[in-house]
Amino acid sequence: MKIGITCYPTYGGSGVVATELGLALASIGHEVHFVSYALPHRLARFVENIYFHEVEMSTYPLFEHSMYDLSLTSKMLEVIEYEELDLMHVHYAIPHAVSAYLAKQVRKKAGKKIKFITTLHGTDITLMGLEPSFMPLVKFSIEESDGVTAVSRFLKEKTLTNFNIQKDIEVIYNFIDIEKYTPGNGKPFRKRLASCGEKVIIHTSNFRVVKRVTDTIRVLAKVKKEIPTKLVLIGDGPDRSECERLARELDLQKDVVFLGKQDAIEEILPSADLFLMPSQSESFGLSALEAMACGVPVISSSVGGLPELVIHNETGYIAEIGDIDRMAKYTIDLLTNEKKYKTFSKNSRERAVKHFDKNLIVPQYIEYYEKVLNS
Ligand code: GMT
Repeated sequence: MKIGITCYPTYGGSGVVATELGLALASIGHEVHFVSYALPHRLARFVENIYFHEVEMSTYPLFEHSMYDLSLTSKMLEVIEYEELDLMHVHYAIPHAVSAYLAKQVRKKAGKKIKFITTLHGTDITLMGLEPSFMPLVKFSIEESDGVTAVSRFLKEKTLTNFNIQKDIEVIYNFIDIEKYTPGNGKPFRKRLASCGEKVIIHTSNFRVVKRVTDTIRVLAKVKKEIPTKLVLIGDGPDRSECERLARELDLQKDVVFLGKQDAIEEILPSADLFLMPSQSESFGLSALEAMACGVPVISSSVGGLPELVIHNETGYIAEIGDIDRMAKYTIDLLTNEKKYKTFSKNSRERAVKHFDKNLIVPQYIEYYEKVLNS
């Protein structure tokens, strides 16, 4: 098959999923053409069967604002035509599904065909897509997609109810490379992160408000009273300054380690004891899955698709949004009970392998592609 993939290329779960999917498809002989404004960061080296087409933004004094959606549509049309694509697969509805729809209509007018599939990832449905000005367009582009997938049952239900849509939406969970993300041998960075043998809690995100990163610091403040613990925060974004301020206010500046953006998270995760995800909104929680695959139990909030990933009292614990006391209690419980900890760690890895291995999920996408193409 020849597949075009459009995604947000920089940091963010939807771009990671799209890129890993493209890589997996290419590795089994499909031709994959990425169409985006920048090279997805996991495609930095040459890979057979992968091609990249950069969307160039036209500038003209009259155009005060960039017209990415239209430039993207034009580039899609060019790639569909010259590379003879069978299918476009766009990740994140806004604006990608609208551009794909437009490209399809232009082709139709010329008596040619292209089908497109939209994968919904999260805030395209739960936040941005609900903005009154976007809502009709998001609904329309979902309804007009030849196929739609969602990364959790929660997101599928939200799409159907929020947008009052009657359409088949296929749930295809996010996936992980279980050979790249492994518990590994030992904890290589342990000494550097926690030189006095402290426990290590980790959190990775883009530090947006919805991630509630400050909760992780408040949890640490409580846990530290019982167990010597370090909190490692990976990533960057709007809330980072507030987190640094809070760490200073609570006199935790030596206990909260800000590592900033990191490319090889899989090398750091195995050195952690626990992963915290206190999000206010999370359609799936890819970074929690990365931790689980490394044998790191997760304590998360109960929002969105997280309960489809984290099994309460088996692979970790789930608490209400903002319930810092409970998250701290669960953390202490797990970090002081070696037998339970080992079981949770084993369960986490097993759950990742059994349900979210890329070798299980990628064939579901291929099957869905075939279904849409044959329909
Ligand atoms: O929806 C977003 O806010 C962005 C998106 C992204 O690109 O990181 O995140 C969503 O997609 C990820 C991959 O499918 C999911 O793991 C995240 O849970 C989801 N984020 C939210 O729902 C907030």
